Amino acid sequence: MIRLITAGESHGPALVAVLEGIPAGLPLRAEDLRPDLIRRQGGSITQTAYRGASPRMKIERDQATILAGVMNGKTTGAPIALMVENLDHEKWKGRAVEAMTVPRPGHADLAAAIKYGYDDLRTGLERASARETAARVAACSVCRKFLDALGVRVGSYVIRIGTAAADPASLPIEERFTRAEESPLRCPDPAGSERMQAEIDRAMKAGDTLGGVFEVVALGVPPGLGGLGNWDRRMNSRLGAALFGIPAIKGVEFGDGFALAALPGTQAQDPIRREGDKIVRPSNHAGGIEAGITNGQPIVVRAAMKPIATTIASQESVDLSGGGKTETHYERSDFCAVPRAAVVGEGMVCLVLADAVMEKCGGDSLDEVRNRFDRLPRGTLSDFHLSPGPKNFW
Ligand code: EPS
Repeated sequence: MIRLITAGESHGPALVAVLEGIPAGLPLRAEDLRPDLIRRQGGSITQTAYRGASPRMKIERDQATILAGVMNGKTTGAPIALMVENLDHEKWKGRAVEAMTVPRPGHADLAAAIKYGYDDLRTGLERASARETAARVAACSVCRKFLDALGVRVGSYVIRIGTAAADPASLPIEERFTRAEESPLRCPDPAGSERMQAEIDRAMKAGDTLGGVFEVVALGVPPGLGGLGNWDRRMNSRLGAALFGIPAIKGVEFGDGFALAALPGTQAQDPIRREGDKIVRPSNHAGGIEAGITNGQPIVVRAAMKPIATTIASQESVDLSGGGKTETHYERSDFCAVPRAAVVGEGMVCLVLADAVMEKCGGDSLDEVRNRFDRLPRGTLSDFHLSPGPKNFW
């Protein structure tokens, strides 16, 4: 229902995004997209770069220009086109750059050169670069505005960088969101954040890089989104694919995820309990999705990011112009990009949820969607239509 496509290279003039399927009547100005772009880039107006971020983040001032799909401050229902300029482009314009011939293990360099037959590895890395996520976050921020209008809230926080972990389980989810916004690394636990910062500093000193884990949570998601009819209708399949579409993401899990594999069935499920006229779930091991369908609980999804491929400390490689064994050369890059990836993760979750809401509620205007959304069953006893007694199904 909602489609997103982006174009643009890391050091080219600009990134562009086209977002199709947002209904008409959603108030939208370019300034509305700025907060998410700032959060992705560096955290806040006062913090322009997260600890361990590439110096590139001090050059860029990401903001989106709306090129199409919005008139008089509201979406028209037509595709929305956005542009985010690359300020670093100035430095590359008209300048001859030595060909890159030594691929970095873990980056796009080798695989892209084999696939596309490039004569310079730079051609592949330019599009593979996570710079592209700036355009995605701008477009996904439109989806967030749409979800906001329906009372759905999506946030994220970092729970691991390298071996330094934080466990925010004791904090209410809203507080995790608030604390993440105040933290230099989007970590809701200050002690955990300090450990993470120390770990990043150590890695930077060693010329190395670090990965980590972030968690995205969606609140106010109604039950009944997604479907079990086929594999690609399942919400975990859709959200998983979207999160795996972020560069360097190597693992995704929902709710208690991999830990559930070690539990007996009686401990791994979320009891179904009646409270007054409501059906409630006292726990959320499932992460808000059962059988590919949202169950009205918060959606909780975690993604693991591998360490950035570009390291100051050299790694074994081959010079593809001469065929000889050699070591990688350093190109400016991040030491750790996990806090930024968390904001991209939020965006991708917003995109998939907005799509699932449109699938469920349809509608060409925001009012039409909202009317249907507000009437969705939420799990009170009167929402069920079960009749006891035997039935001849076949
Ligand atoms: C990236 C390398 C770095 C990052 C970039 C992703 O860029 P540069 O090579 O210009 O230093 O800064 O991320 C961004 C520019 C961004 O906005 O997120 C890579 O190789 O993936």
